[in-house]
Amino acid sequence: MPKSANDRRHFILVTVLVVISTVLLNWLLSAALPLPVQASLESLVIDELIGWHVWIIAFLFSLVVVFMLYSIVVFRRRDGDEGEGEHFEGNTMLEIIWTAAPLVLVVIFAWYGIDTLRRVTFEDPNPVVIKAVGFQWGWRFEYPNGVVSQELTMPVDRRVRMDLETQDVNHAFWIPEFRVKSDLLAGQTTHLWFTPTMTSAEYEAEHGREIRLVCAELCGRAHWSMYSTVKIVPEAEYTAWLDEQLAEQTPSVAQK
Ligand SMILES: [Cu+2]
Repeated sequence: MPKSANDRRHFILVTVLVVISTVLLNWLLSAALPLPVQASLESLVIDELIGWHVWIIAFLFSLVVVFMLYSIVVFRRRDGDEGEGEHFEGNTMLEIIWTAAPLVLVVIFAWYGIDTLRRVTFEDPNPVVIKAVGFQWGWRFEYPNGVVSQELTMPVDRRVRMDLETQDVNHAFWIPEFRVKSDLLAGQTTHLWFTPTMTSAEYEAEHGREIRLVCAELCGRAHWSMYSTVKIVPEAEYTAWLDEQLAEQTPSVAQK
């Protein structure tokens, strides 16, 4: 804690430098590591949480590094100075602050994280249910009306529940633009909830590439090739596509 006018000057200067460094570092991290486009409601919620984490990371890094560099430069040993330096005997107030502040911060972020999880995973009473089966190395999708397709098609602005199963080893279902991700575990059915907010046509027109589902679990030699195009369409178009697929698939089933 500053005792003299000179101490106060150092204290104010370091505070200003920490603030400047925090803002710069936050900007640098966000510019250097941009997140994918936000294409689901969950991406907004999760990016907000990531954004606060980056602020805290930038602040804590600045707090440590600015204090350290300032001390090294400003309080360095000068030519001809052979003194021992002043002796300090601890500071109870500082110790209380640096114990309590991280504790409060951790509790706040734990609560914030749990609340984010609740906002992302809540169950909708009337979801669109699609089953995704992962295998080495591809995906298959099963729809409620019995249609089985290599293509993942879903309606925009509806809450979707993916039921995830694997035919062999563990995989992971990940659409980066949605942020949420879930493992496919052998012998189990896992669930993943999301609400697409953008049609794939809008996305492609804006960004010049398709939305892809990728496997995010190293699952063997051709893991890299385990991706699938995602089609997000207006709900009427989704229903029409399901009917059309059903009509196409029914005769082939009857022939068997
Ligand atoms: Cu895989």
